[in-house]
Amino acid sequence: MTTIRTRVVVIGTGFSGIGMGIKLKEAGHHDFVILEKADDIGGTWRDNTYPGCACDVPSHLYSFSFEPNTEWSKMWSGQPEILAYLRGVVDKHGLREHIRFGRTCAGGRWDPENSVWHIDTVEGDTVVAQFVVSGVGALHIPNVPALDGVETFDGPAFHSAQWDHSVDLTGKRVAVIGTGASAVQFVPQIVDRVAELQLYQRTPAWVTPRKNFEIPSAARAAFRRLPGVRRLFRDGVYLFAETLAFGLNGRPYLMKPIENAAKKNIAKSIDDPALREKLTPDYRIGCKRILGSDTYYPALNREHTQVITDGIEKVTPRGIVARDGIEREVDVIVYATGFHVTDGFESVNIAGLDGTQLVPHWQENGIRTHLGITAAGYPNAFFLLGPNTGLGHNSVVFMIEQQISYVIEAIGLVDSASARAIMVRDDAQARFDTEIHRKLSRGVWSTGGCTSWYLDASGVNRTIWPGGTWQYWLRTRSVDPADYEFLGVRRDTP
Ligand code: N01
Repeated sequence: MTTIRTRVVVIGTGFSGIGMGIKLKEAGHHDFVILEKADDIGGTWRDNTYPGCACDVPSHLYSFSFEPNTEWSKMWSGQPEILAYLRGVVDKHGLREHIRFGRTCAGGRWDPENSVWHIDTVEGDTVVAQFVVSGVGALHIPNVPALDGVETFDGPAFHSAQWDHSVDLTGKRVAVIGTGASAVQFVPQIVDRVAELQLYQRTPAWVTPRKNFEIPSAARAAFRRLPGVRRLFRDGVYLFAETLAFGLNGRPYLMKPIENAAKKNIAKSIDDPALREKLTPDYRIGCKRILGSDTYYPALNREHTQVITDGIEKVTPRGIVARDGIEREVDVIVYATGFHVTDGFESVNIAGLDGTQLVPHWQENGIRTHLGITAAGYPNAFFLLGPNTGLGHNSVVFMIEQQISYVIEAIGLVDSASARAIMVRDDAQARFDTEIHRKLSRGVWSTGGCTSWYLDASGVNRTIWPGGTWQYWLRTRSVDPADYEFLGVRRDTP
């Protein structure tokens, strides 16, 4: 049980925490600690090791703009390559000495007398820091559904984000529950190995063709020699992705060509009309994350694959009973059932200025933030990839970078005001809330006819930024001091 005193405590070593550490150092803030619950860096790219795990955002875009990697092997690279990239970045910037591994943030409280945060870890340590920056992300607590009988199953069962590589699927009867981004990636990877594949689908996903390709060595050489060419390539990919934002945010007709491409993908890949019907979504494209794969539908076409859409009644020691009443025996169950999104914030459940705990406060009154980064009542606390700043169409690394530079500027403002703390004003937060609700009412997530993890229990999108990333850039390119109050200002300073 130790007390660690530092100026800034960052939570997590995914893209957010790593980027934050680098930019703190660059800004001359060397007194910081990064808490990491695991024994390695990487966040989601450390945890998700399922076969075929890859990023569905092009790699040149899904990487730090200030740490380009000219050597990405593919347009959409796999998890091992992304994790290797992150490890390389951490080592290059000497971040390991700042990271405390095996420390799980358990929440904390603001000490108004000393204007510091006390952040506790599950392991029993406390970090005392002036600033806290959350980089925990939304997708790190696996959701295994509470199905009737789930604990009675006799064979191996695991979640896609906790893939059990000791289980050999060769020749096994395997049930996969869930058909989201993870399942679409690993189902084609395991289909050849297994004796039988039962895919339990609750809602079909829209799946567009994905022509992944190796980046030719000549292109990589050009990227190495001519940084401008690489930048141009990255910018081109960015602009292409950004055009989707217009369709998702209230101009559905712009999404029609993509929906048609996805429909053609089903028609061309699936032979059986009954299966085609099962796989065709009845909601607008973009309402759930749009998936890309050339191998998913062919895997479902195979004779030893069944797509079961009757809903799951219960799990038994030998298999799964669907609502059709049939017990289908299986040897292994894989839950590709996503994450507990709102619970993700539990790990930064901090008590603010008047002792109010953030998570219950958000649960009771709805999530309110300013720009997804700061919250009224919580001085010197910042969220990276916080509420309403995730994306369905572009790279979240872009959002993270904007937020990091906003946080660095906010810390600088505290120093230049000779203050101890900065806290967003209620009226600024309320204005942002009104603005975001107006935008949300137009977005496909609210109007597209589906439910998804983007929405909270009351059906409000608390996850996705309802606009273009360039609009977010405009909103966050500088901190407006008028939106904030400064606490603990030293009056003796000239
Ligand atoms: O999880 P999901 P995921 N009974 O929530 C179903 C990111 N990601 O791990 O749609 C039966 O998308 C559920 O059904 P329904 C990405 O942001 C990124 O695949 O709710 N089924 C759905 O089909 C993504 O969005 C990459 O009706 C149940 C599935 O399980 C996020 O992670 C790659 C059920 C869950 O799909 C999550 O993706 C992979 C139940 N009780 C993931 N409960 C990149 O490439 C849930 N389902 C960057």
